[in-house]
Amino acid sequence: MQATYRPLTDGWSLRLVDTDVPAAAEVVAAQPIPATVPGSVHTDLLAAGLIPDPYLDLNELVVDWVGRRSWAYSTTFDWHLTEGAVVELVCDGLDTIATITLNGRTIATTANMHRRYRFPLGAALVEGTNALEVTFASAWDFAEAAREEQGALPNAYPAPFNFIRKMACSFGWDWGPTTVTSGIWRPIGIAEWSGARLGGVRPEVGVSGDTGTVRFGVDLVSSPSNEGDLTLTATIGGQTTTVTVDRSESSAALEIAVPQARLWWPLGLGDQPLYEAQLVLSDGDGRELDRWTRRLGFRTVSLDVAPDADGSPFTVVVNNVAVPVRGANWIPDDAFPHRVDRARLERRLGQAVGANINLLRVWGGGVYESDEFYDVCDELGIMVWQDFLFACAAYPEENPLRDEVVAEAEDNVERLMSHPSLVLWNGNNENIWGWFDWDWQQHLRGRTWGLGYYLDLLPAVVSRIDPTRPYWPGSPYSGSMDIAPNADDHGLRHVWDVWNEKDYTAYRDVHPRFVSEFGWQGPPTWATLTESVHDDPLLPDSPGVLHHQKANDGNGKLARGLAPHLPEPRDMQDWHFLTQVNQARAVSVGIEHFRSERPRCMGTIVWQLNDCWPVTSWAAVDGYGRLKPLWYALRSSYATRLLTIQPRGDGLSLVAVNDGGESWREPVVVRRMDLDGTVLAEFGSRSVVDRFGSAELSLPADVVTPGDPARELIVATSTTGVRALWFFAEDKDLALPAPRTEISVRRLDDGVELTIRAATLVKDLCVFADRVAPDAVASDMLVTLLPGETRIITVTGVDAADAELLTRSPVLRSLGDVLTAEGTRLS
Ligand code: BMA
Repeated sequence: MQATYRPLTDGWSLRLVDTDVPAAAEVVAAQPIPATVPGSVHTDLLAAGLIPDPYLDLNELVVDWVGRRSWAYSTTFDWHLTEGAVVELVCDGLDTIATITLNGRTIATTANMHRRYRFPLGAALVEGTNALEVTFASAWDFAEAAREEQGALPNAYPAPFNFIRKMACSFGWDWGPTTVTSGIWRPIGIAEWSGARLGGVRPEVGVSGDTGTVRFGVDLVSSPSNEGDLTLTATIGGQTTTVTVDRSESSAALEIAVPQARLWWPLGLGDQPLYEAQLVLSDGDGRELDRWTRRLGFRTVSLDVAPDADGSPFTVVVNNVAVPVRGANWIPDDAFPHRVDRARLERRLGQAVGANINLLRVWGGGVYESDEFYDVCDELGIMVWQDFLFACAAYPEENPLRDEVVAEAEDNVERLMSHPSLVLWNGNNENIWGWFDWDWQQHLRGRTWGLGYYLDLLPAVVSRIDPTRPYWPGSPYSGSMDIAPNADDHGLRHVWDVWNEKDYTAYRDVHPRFVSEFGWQGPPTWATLTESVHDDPLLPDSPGVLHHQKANDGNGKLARGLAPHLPEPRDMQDWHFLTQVNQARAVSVGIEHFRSERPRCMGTIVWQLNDCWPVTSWAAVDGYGRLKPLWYALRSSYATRLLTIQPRGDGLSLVAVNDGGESWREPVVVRRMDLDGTVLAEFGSRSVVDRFGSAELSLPADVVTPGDPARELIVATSTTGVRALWFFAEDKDLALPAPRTEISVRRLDDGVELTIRAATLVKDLCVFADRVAPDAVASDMLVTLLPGETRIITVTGVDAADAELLTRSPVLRSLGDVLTAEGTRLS
């Protein structure tokens, strides 16, 4: 019999198990509640109209009780029993403390959201109708009880997420709501087979000369009815290999070579050819029993961390090329991650590509991302670094947690190893830093805290199951427990003191080898803010806005971060505009400084690309998928070819950074001008930058020395239009003119085109198209035009009848209109 799989998506209902709670009366009355699988309790209750949307206003608090209860999912299915067949329940994700019964008999109990399971149904399965039930006990209660029993361990947050294998951020984070839910969050179904089936399949992909190689490690599961030998046939790229396996064997290996294999390259460095690989298991008579298919990509990947004159680098090497990383951190795209389907991933990952991002780090407080996520990254050429799921806390290394950690690590390393986009496994987020610097040691009193996972257990799992993948113990981590994890000269570091305690210009005091986290907050787009918060009046500190700001003193940091640079906001509109601009500026200053230190610094990973709900956060794309000004700043500062002006000693240098695979040579003109456009000094040069290199040019004194810092700037422009700007004064001190523009509007099929001609200098012009139509998108933001310059901005998703609105405040804004009112500066 050929193995079959039948998904169980239909007929599910949800029931509250502990019904003795007043808050749940409505829910009890509505039972049984129709349920969606895959899904979650919260989203089922929401769909049934039994709870308000937790993403709106203060509703998060109203639905808090849901996570404190036990819930049961049930369905029935018909089954016809076949002699000799093995029938298994296949669970790709159960969140989290589950008991599974079939026709009243317990099949299994589980306690790990991050694992896949297969349970034989055996004698519990009957001919005809079968009743399947999955009961979830409260994960909150479970984790609290475990903490109580084992004793609390250091944790940056109050919730006990370090005592349960469940998505940590669902207990609340400094950008996320508390949504401790339950449910069958990934597919569930029934597999039937006889004789034998494929167990784990581990494709180790290699490249040797121009030949691609795959070594398949295969686990075989046989039933007692299996009598003959088995054959395994692998096919890829037109090549086929077959081996015969004795029926007593539980594993096998096959190797296959693909001559003239085309290499898979990260985005921007080449194509992403994917080869369909197939593995077929047959019985002695040649009848197919089971089949596995995946798309593989031929490429090599390693980390270069060999000590050098400066310390020790952290360089991602793909196909023997040291790839400069322009990255962003990725969090679950929804606090209920089962809602993130392929279409949404394509949009979000497309936005990453649009911002010139070439690597995403899947952060350790979330999930091991889905197969769809990795499929899309394979196609787009986005490199992915996957954290093991440990974040911001000490974790016990003893059982019961330990066995779960081993099982989940083995399972996910195997599940994801076919994906060429996966370039790195990382042990944890900030836990080694926590041990060094967050006062953990005195509270631990000799207890375990996770180091054994990061230094021994996890690397052993990776090298045993997937020896082709590099592993690194933590982010940040220096490479040694003798050197502090955030040491500038060694390995990975996070830069958080700048956002928390300093001004963003302090990024320039940091000289790392690789920055895997740094970031600056800003509010979500206006459309997202006003769809999710209905405060009247709506203010930076009105209750709903504050509830959707989870960071410690977040608004205080926003205000203190703004003060040195921009005028004080006059109202909510200014606050929203200026804090968004400041977020974009801050991150650009960081990125361009770090990129200017290439090759010493080989990568930046901005905190964070996306959000999981509508919130003020470090994200570039907000919780409803809309682009904040930061996204446009990332696109500029992460451009393959970047010109940037950087302070060097007492002077200024022009730095050209070239992440492209070809050298970059072209003339560059650098001018000091006044704000009216009069050229005061000029300097011409050629920019010559090798591929993957950077070149630095010290600018002459007459260019870098202003007559009047409030009225002058430097403009560096290459022949092809790559540009860098430098202002000598902060915006709040600039003598910016009241902006004057002429705007003409042309209808397009799906929006309008604005041709904007600047009569004066116009600084950081933004078209907040979402204020006109919630899904409208402007092609550019943060555009600075010199007097006389013209820029075309297209806006898609707006009705041409609304075009007029796009040409005035608060949709069209630039810094001049905050700094001046009728020509007068306000601060
Ligand atoms: C680091 C991250 C996250 C956090 C972010 C912003 O600590 O790893 O835990 O959300 O900074 O504070």
